[in-house]
Amino acid sequence: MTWEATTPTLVFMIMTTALATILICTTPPAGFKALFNGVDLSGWQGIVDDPIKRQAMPAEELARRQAAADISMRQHWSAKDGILHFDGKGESLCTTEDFGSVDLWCDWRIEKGGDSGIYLRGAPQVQIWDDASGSGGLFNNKIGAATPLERADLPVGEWNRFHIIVRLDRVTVWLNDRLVVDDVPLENYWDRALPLFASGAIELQSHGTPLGFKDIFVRRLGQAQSGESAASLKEQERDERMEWFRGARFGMFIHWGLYSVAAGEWQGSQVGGAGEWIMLSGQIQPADYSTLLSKFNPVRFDADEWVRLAKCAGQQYIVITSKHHDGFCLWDTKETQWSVMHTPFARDILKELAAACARQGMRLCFYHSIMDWTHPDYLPRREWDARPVGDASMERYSRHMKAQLSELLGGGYGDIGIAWFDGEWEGTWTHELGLDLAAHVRSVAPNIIINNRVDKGRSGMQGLDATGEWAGDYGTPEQEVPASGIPGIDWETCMTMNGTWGYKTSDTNWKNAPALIQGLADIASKGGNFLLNVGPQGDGLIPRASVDRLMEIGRWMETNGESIHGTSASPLGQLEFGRCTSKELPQGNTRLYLHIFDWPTDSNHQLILPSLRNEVIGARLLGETAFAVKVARTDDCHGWTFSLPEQAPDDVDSVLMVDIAGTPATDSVSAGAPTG
Ligand code: H79
Repeated sequence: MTWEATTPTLVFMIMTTALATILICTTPPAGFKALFNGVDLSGWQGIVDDPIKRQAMPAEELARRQAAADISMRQHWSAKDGILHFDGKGESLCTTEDFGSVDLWCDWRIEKGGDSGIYLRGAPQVQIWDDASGSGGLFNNKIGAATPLERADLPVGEWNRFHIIVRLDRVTVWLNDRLVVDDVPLENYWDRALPLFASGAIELQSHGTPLGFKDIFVRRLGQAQSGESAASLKEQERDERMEWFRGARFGMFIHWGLYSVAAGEWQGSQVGGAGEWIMLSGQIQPADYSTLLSKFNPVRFDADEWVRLAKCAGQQYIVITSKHHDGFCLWDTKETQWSVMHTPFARDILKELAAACARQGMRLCFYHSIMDWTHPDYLPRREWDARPVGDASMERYSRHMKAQLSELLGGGYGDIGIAWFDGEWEGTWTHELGLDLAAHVRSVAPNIIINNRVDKGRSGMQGLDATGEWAGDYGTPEQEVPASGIPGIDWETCMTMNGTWGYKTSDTNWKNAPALIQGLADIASKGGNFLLNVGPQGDGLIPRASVDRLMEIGRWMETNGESIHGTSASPLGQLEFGRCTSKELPQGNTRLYLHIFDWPTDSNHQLILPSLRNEVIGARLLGETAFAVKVARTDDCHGWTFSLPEQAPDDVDSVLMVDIAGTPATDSVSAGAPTG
């Protein structure tokens, strides 16, 4: 056992001695949480079917059957005197929460001939029974060990204690402090060809005999262990925290600060470069730049309006500059006076935005610049910066930044989705500082996603080294879409609608909405996210040109959003007509969304997929439900043709949804070849 495992044992020993006369002991040891509160069944529910059937079930049916299962469960399971009782009739129960890798403690008691077990990750089961072989074995296993190493059960009727550790798919079980299962893979009972589900409820099994459970304590395993399994555990944890991000596909970037007031102009003259870089491009002394503080009064700022716009556009997260390179902070920070609280506006903008996001179900994320042109401790100084360097210290600066991030991520602004760092490329920012910052962020917000720019691992504008050497969860190509995605890592292209991130009156060079829509489909087809920027004006309004474009994207998303949200990269090669995104369907089938940029002009308006061996089990055009798409094999039987209406439902990107049996099988030779 590792020390991690023995520590709770000690805690338990102390607890059981101290509380020997008290039966109720539902207070979990430090770091653990009680799954059963000792007084009622909150956190538990009835079970509907098996995980595979559940996944395939329409949401409505699942909800209906869940409600029925909950009612019947409560007729047989009850809480009394700190014990979870089962009367021996009826069905199992399970946690409402899912768990991946966990450290689980559970006391149980059975009667003569008793039979039960604990399902983990949806699969049966660590066995509990009155049997000569003893409890604790992995009953379902057909390949790996199924029986316990030894019989460690106490006599029937007494309380037994399980300590179970599940790491990835491997299970270790101690029964009454004796090792009975030693790091054995738990097999997937429901489909043995599948690996164990990545996560699942913890289920207490009914098998027709009365049962008692108590002191059910759980701790999610977050600490990586040594060696290979540490790498895969890290991967699994990353998978869990990246889940929402991978489904979101489309977010709103917001660059807003003092530079938005300057709007690209300084003392009556235009300054070149991006709006948010004006301090640097104009070589403006911090003391002069600080005159903008008294001009920051965005009276037309309405957080709900911004969030509504993002929602309309189909964006599922917002990343806003808590602080850009100029160091100006959009929230009530205790760490510096260089904040919105020291402007005439004096309102905590991030607080208002967080409240609006919570009201409207939008995920909020913070962009936080590492480079800081005004903080007295940040180095290096620009050579034209007149401030004396004094005893400036990056070490102190790093502490300052960590304190700020505690303010931002510690809960006062709700659960923050991403810590989006930038400005990490200067020599003073080191790999060690990056690791330290990432660790701090993770300690404040365990499930937060951190972008690659926290560390020094990017090459050019993107890059995330998948070796695990660099901190960060995903790559951030800026103003570019990697030609074939970035294999093996998550990524997000951030992009402006004109040529600047921060508002700049003179920049009217806007991309058009069709280009942005096709860009979104292009990025999704390559497995990335699109973080599209708006630079609100000094008065708090998002520029009209940006609003117009977002509304137009929103109109397209209303019909076609399902071809973006929750999709994966294209499984097909290059396509003549446009792009493809995909989704897994139940029973191992696949849904393809064919994004048709170029509508077929031949007389039959035939769209050709030259290489797709699978059976097509359905095809329809999004937004054109009345039209029956005719589907036929191509003459060589390698692919399919789809006869479409004369008129494209959408001029920019019409989506043909094609369901196929199984996972896509293409001819490697002709995959993606021109349709000819
Ligand atoms: O906030 C927006 C911009 O202000 C900011 N990033 C977006 C999201 C940005 N900062 N710098 N830049 C954009 C351009 C800087 C490019 C370079 Fe480098 C920095 C060129 C050389 C150093 C980064 C590191 C790119 C190549 C190496």
